[in-house]
Amino acid sequence: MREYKGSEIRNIAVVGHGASGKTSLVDALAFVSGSSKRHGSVRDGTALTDYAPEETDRGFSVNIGCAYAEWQDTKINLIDTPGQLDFHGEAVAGLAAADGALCVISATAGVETGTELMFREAMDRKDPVLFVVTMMDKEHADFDKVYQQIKSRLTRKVVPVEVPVGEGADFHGIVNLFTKRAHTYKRGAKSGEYQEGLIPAEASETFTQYYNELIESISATDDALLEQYLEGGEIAGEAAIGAMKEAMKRMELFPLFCVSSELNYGTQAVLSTIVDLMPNAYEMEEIHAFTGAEGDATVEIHARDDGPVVAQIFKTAAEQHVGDVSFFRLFSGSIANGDEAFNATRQGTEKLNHLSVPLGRERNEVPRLHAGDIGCIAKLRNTHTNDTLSTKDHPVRLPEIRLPNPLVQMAVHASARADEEKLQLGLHRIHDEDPTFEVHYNAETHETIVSGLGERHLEISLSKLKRKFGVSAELTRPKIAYRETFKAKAEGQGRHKKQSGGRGQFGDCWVRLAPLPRGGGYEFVDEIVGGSIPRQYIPAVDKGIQEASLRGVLAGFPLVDFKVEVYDGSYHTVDSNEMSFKMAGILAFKQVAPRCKPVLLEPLDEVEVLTPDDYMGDILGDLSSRRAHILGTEPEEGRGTKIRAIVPQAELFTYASSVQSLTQGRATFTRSFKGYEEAPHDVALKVIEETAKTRVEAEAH
Ligand SMILES: Nc1nc2c(ncn2[C@@H]2O[C@H](COP(=O)(O)OP(=O)(O)O)[C@@H](O)[C@H]2O)c(=O)[nH]1
Ligand SMILES: [Mg+2]
Repeated sequence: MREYKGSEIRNIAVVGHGASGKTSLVDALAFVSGSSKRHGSVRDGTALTDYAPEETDRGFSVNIGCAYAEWQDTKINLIDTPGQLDFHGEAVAGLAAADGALCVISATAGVETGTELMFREAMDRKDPVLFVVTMMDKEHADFDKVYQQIKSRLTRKVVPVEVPVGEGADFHGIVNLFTKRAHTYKRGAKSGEYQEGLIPAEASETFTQYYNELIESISATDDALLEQYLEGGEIAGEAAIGAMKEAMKRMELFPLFCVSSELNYGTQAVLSTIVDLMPNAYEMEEIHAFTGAEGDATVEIHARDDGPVVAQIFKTAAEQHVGDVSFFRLFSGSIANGDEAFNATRQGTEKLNHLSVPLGRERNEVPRLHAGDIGCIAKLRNTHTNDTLSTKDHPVRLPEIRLPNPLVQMAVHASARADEEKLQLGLHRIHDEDPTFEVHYNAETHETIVSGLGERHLEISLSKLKRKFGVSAELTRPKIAYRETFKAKAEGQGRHKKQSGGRGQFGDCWVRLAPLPRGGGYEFVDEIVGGSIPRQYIPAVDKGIQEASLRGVLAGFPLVDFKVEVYDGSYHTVDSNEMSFKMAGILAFKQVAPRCKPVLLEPLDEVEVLTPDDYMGDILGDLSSRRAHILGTEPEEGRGTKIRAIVPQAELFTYASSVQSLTQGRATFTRSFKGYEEAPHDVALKVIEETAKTRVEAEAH
């Protein structure tokens, strides 16, 4: 491959709902350009960018897949993204690495929730978007219906540039409204070749209808363009294309195209359109990177070959026999194979060996990459997704790609006890690949907790774990980390005395236990006067009480938010020692705690749901069945309503799938730990009963 400068590069994310035809389109575009030698298919597992076993087994994309199409002296980098919410993090990262998006919509399914989600995401990033209606050859394909849906559900600024000739089995050509020429495809040939000619009679009616629509859309968005169009009657001249490109950058126009990836119809036109209308990599707006010893100053980064090297890792994939492969966008500077780079996030140097460009599972080595390009590199020592590579002379950090927060938590256990250590290692490697998959150890429940964007996300992460690291593991419902606390004060004695042959043990203390406000933690106050307990033994009393409090009073959960005052005691000059006073502390706690009206505390999360107004009632109803305390609702411009609520963690286990099914995936939510509150009496009773039962069972074993 020849070297490409930024002006000859387009970086395009292919986004949309699951099964809308993204992966098939990327395959067809790479094939028709000649960059990929075979026309693969999702159905038989040969699509260019679905090559991981997790993808070929299931028939849908799980990871970002990168490919390119060399077309008209331009290198179009194509980033195929997964459409399902469970893998939304990958789609967001794909957009972050690109300068524009192809928003793919199936001609039979139309605009779906994933289309809306990704279109909005692209709008938030201010990216130009091209709509592509795929699967025009499928039975019940309906171009007009999809166009109307885009207008009503996504944007009125959509401009049809093409109309199909025939639909479904009869789809065999495409009319370009700008050039007023038709491309007719030879049936059976899947080469992408066409014959150009006049608009066929069978399409003249649709042509007129869409032509009028086009005038209407353009006049609503761009005066200059409209004028040019009306004067010249076609938009093909450089000035008109320039005007259209500018309007797209300002998000005032969204052109609409149609293809069949399966038959390879319309794919060449999409490539040419990307070259004409999408911004080249040098046109990227400057970005602000952090610099300085504290990372507190910022510098502007421009896409220039002679600027300092700045690259961001947007994806890491652990590959068997290779190790980690890091995919990066080079935002500034140019790099050569073998160069050294500096990871300012982790303060380490990295060697850039085997510099490559990705084409599906293949990686083609290149001697040099220029500012704006996308590449990959294997075996970096300590560089992960979201890290920035720069140089020692100009160390900078780019703002992190803001990925969605994990929503679903499960406990994970190695199927074989002996694999526990391998499990931990593997889980952390998966996290390095995919930051939306998180791992932590809950010291209170003694469980390893994994969190992700959905149940399927966690399941597929475990398949990866098995394949790449050879560890089988199972997911279970996580134990809830309840706690206990006091509602009243009480006082009493703990006295430890043991006479067993030689030297005995003696410790004696009087303590007061009292509740502290929520979040007050633990306080120990020494009120001993006159040396009734010698100084050196008082910390032992403290230790004993803390140890006993970890085991709780009601159901074995740690006791929190309380205060201890030691106010009296006695000792023995020979038999007293630290151990004896620790025992006295334990006994005092056991004596007094049950009289302090212990109660169960449950962990609560703050949940924020953003839902279209149609589903408000369903969401609120579902929340109240989960014992939620609604904090408030407020309208969110153009998106519905934001509902804020406090919900017990015990009630949130299946929340992600409920929200999805209640709203057909149109509502989104976030959750974050809020704190502990007293559990209602009936809930507490049930928890106490259950823990007593499992304890009896455990003892029986
Ligand atoms: N008939 C037909 N089927 C298609 C076309 N594009 C994709 N498909 C099929 O639609 C399904 C989903 O396609 P895929 O590319 O995986 O969609 P993605 O989830 O958006 O990547 C697969 O079974 C494809 O074979 C097309 O143009 N025509
Ligand atoms: Mg796909």
